[in-house]
Amino acid sequence: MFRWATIAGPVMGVVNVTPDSFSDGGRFVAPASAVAHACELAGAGAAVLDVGGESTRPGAEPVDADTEIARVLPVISEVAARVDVPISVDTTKAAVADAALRAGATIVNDVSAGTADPEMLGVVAGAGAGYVAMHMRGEPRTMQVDPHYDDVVDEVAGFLVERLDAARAAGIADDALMADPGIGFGKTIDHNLELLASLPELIAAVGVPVLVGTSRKTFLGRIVDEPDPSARDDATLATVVWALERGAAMVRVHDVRGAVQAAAVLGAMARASVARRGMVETR
Ligand code: PMM
Repeated sequence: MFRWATIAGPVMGVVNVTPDSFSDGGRFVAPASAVAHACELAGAGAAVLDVGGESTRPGAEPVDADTEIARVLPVISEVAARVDVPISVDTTKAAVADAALRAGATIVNDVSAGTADPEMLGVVAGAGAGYVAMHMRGEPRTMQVDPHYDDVVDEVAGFLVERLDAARAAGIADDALMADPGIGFGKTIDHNLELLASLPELIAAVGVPVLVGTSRKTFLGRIVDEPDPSARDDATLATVVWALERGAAMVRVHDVRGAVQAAAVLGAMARASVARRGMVETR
């Protein structure tokens, strides 16, 4: 049975096996280069490797389950054989999740939180796998068309609470669950910033560990005026530090090395600050 408490660190590394992902589009579509990339991320300290075969970038066209399975399966089985880092499969399809879990993945990262495929939660429960439920408004093809919320934090938290309950009702263990506000999925820049600003409130509301995925996303490009996603890792790192400082359990990033180093330094400073407080209090 998978439990998040057994995961060794706070950094999930992105392994996209898609020809059209916005952030590293097509670079790792050949299985051998995706496997090599995943092993590199493991070496850089990724605690989870997130393998995806369908692009979720705004406007992306869906792919069928067979295509997705053909992309991710060889990568998952080879990575599972080579490194000892848990693998998540980034998919909304139960058939893909099922195949990936049989091939060595132990976590399903579902950007639809079980709303895209009625079989998904049952497959995850049956395998005793970990599950990430993410908030998305609409679907990738249309999600950035004028998104509107009355209160984005309340609405995202409410959706996640409801989907986590559905996951529990399907038999997924509480300590196998993680929630994700879905930065960039049907949200404006202001929505994304408001969600990041309200992380402690969101974490308290959902009651399970929270994953945050800001890596290389468009809202960062707008803030720093950088059209090239692969040149947004420094901007990403600011959000990584922000999210970990405000209680996120995990960040999903392309630049694993940077995030692992930032997390290590944050940890050292947190320990020093606890020690200092103890010293001052016993004076
Ligand atoms: N973002 C992307 C894909 N999958 N999964 C989770 N849980 N959270 C995210 O923020 C998220 C995701 C899109 O970006 P990519 O092209 O970098 O994979």
